[in-house]
Amino acid sequence: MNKHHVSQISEIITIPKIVDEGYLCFAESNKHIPFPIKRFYFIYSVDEGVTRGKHAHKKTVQVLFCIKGKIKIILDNGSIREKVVLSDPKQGILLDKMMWHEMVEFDKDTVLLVIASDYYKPNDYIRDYDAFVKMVKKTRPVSRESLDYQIVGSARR
Ligand code: T46
Repeated sequence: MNKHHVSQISEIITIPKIVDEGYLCFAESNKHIPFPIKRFYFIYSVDEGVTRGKHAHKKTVQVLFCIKGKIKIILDNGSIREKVVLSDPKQGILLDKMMWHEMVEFDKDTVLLVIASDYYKPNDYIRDYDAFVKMVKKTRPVSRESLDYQIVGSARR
């Protein structure tokens, strides 16, 4: 597994890129993607200024690839908040369970491909930020006042 640590609370996963007459990137379950893949989906044609996400998952783990355009992902583990830029199709951000995330600043024509460890289960979503922080606090102490907001990761083409 080829991983680059450019984030305090997550990591960039770099997948192979074949260069011939164009580019071809690929990823295999349990190899480049660190879990058995059960689902994928993609998000595109998002209007300027829209924020998507704003939730955490109780169990589902995902990897997000910006396969066209550019997007920023806000990650928040309840104690650290950071913003990661995704624009290189071969570099995905690992989105662990219990990681609050927001997708912001979609460039025009951006396509976000998401690889998921589980099927779609509405009960797996935590959509209330305060409830998320409370759940995280059960496992470790968190001070909301200490939330840190900065750009720490950049994966650019
Ligand atoms: C996530 C971020 C990165 C389905 O029916 N099946 C699916 O597999 C998915 C992903 C969504 N949906 C339905 C549920 C909603 O009625 O599609 C609608 C939009 O979903 P949502 O508002 O959750 O979309 P985002 O962009 O806020 O979040 C999505 C994923 O849902 C979420 O798991 O981590 O992308």
